[in-house]
Amino acid sequence: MKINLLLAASCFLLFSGATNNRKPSVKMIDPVDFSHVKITDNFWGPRLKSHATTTLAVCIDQIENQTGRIQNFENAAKGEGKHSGIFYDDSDVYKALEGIAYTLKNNPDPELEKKADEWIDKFAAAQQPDGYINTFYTLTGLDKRWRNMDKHEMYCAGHMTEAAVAYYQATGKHKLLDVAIRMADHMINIFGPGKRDWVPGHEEIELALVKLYGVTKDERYLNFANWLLEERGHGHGTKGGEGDWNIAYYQDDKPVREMTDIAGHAVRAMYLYCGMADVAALKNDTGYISALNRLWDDVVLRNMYVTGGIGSSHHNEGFTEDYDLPNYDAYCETCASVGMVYWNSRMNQFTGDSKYVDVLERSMYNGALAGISLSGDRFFYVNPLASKGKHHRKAWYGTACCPSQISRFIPSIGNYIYGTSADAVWVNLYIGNTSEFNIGKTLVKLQQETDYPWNGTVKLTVQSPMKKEIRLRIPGWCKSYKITVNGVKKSTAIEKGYAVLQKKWKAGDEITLTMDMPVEVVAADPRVKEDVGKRAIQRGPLVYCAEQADNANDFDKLTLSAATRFTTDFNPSLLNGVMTIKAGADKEIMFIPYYSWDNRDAGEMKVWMDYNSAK
Ligand code: FUB
Ligand code: ZN
Repeated sequence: MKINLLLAASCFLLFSGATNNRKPSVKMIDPVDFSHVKITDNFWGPRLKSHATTTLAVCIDQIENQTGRIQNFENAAKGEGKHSGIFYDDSDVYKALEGIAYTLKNNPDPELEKKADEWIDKFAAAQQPDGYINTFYTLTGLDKRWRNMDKHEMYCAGHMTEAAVAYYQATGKHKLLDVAIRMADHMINIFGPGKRDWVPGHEEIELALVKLYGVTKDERYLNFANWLLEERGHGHGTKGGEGDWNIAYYQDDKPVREMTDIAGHAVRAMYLYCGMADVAALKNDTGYISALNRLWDDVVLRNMYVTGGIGSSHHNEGFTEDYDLPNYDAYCETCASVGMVYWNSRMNQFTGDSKYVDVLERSMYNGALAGISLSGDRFFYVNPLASKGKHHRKAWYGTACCPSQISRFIPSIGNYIYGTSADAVWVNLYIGNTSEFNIGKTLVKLQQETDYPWNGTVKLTVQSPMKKEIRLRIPGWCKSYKITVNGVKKSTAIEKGYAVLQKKWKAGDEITLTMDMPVEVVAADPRVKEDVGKRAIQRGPLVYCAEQADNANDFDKLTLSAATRFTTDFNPSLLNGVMTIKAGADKEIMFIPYYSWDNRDAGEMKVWMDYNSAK
């Protein structure tokens, strides 16, 4: 049964590949890689362009000129000079390179590729003869390496590995892949069963090693990822290293398969869960999947904001108590929202349950998308749900994980639109595109046309004959919809949130999905103290907010009630084109999509509005 997310919202009252061919897989869906998907719509299309023209240029300039991140590699190659910045700064260079690789895959650009090759030459030169690569330790004392488990050596190696795989897949060039392999072999020589224990303070290497396994098919990398996961929760972190070790903060308080509640640092938790899901999928580890299911409930039902953001506390960049979801002080790191997309996509692949894509979509269109300005050159690290007007995006950060995260996320959003299983194409997200991919020997060619998220009409044209089910996700926010095939209304079975369409498809067959997209008034779970007596506004996948720029007077007094009526109006010249919502309350309130806030003059903002239930 489909549960109504809108009465709920997050912690709200919701409720509502690579496969191992030795055993039947626990994974039922393979994602369709973004390289098979050409995005053509008016919402994401311009964002992809601005990413390629602006965001990447900002990242390159910051990395090369405004900070010493490339200089660190040059110094490390020479073995002289200082390290500048923070010990994990290499990771931003790798993440930016990963974003470049994804961009090159769909938009070849010789200049950009030359820049990437230049960087890669510098990385390779900075690699030590034994395979180790990390500019911080190379420049501050290699004798100190592999002593402090929180010094992000494996985190940086993981991001380098992800970039290496992405660049190899985009260009066929394997220089960086060779660097990644040498670093992985270096780690495997030192750590592992019968060798040294190690608990990476910041997860990331696990999912990266699975990607490395994906391209090399060398099982040592998969097994090492699995071993690293199993290292957690046995006290190795407190025994083995120097420095403070807070077992819950690092997700080292219990063995991963026994985990029940999310705790500690939010981004670390997301990367951990992705690594667990990846290993589970290849090793058919149902114990990991059970743990992930428990953790998912804990995250989504008790610890997630209506924006799909997670990790409310500035103190630990993570979690405190259940239902502790402050608005002004919300942390909601951009990386954590992107992590929710990564994790929920994997969860959906185990079960074919659309509830995971509902969360993915919530985090993507709200928590993550707010992380970048409409101009593509400024970034939020922290994403509060209310502001007194002092919180603004910046061109870069000392810790620049969020800009570099966004720069690898945006060009790869095509990853989340389709999935495949032996008998079906799964349509997860509604984004205009043309796509071509295979299910076994069957060619699948599809065209999606839509103005989503502004309206809920989607036209899907089959462009090549095929005999596969088409499974259309009916989003959790959607209460009423209609499906036609070649103009004829269809009533279909709904399985785990997907409408199942079966037919021998011909080229030119047209499916239309028309989803009603009314304005919804959302209440939080009453245990969220900050939202008692408040309501938020959502339309389709978008959470809305009121900004002072549109509601100049008496911002503190804006109030909704049961009598409030809403009207919508698409304004093409506001905020690059947005559907605005006006609430005809005592005093009219204008709402804009949350992702678009702080793109005009500084002012107050809020998502959760006072609500007068007496009226
Ligand atoms: O520690 C590396 C990154 O910096 C984390 O993922 C972010 O939360 C920030 O602390
Ligand atoms: Zn971040």
